[in-house]
Amino acid sequence: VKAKVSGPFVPTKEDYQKVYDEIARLLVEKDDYDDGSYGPVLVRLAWHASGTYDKETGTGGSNGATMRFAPESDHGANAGLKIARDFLEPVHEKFPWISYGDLWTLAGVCAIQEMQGPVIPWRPGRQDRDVAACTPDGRLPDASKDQNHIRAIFGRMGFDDREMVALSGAHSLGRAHTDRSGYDGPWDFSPTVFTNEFFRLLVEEKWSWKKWNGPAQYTDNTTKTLMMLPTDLALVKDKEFKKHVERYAKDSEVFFKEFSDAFVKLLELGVPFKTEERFVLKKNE
Ligand code: DDH
Repeated sequence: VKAKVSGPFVPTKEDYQKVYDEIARLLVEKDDYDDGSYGPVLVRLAWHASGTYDKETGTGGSNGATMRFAPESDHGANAGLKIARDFLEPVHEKFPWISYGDLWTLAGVCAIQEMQGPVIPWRPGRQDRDVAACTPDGRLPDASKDQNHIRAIFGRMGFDDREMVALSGAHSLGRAHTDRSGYDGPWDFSPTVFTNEFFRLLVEEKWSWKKWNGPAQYTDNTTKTLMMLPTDLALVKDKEFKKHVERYAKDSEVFFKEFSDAFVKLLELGVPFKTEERFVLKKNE
């Protein structure tokens, strides 16, 4: 009997499901953080790793995982994301064959699915690059700005109005922290469950400037416990954006579908994939 010659390890869908399951397990185990879940900050890590993409130069995006290095890790927009990277370090130790770019994006997918969000088909193929591939500061959105800024930033990545609004619905998750962005508070009452509440509240609630010494942000008139950023309110001030906000506020299924499509696109920007096939990884819950 001939011994099977083993070549380099080529991970299969089952191997990625094992990584997914480990992240999901840690999300349940480590529930003593923030609102009870690392899920939202993992989603933000996946987004900030991807949202540096520039379609003109083909630079940035989740290929490379250059947020491992300063200066990118020190960019103001990335404050607090070390918490997410450190959360994933034991997962990388257990599965050292996965690239950080694949790990961070897979963690975003896992977090969204485990927080009852839509299914996000995902594929591997990112390769870690060195510090020279770090992107310049200023590629991620600035919350103090308006609709023109949103269109400039997301247009640079190659998104249209509808996709920009859909992606913004991720703010149904998590909260702002005064020691990270300077802003404060959650967008809705269920920050660890993925819903269309962000859009419903934008449409149905009345929002006023918060009276405080921090950066200019809005608070809801009813409970004064929720928040919106100036860029969030820009989504209802702009007529074209508002059409989509209203669609998503009314129909959670449509939001889930369009968010999923846009998030798949976000995570794949600038990645030279060798495979067409995407994996739908199974939820744990
Ligand atoms: Fe965001 N976001 N985001 N965001 N974001 C913040 C938190 C979270 C902007 C600013 C902020 C997206 C778009 C925008 C998440 C996901 C996504 C915070 C607070 C600021 C500020 C950070 C802190 O203090 O901890 C701006 C501006 C925009 C914009 O589009 C103009 C998008 C597209 C996503 C996405 O995931 C697709 C998530 C999740 C959080 C909560 C993080 C946490 O720790 O909780």
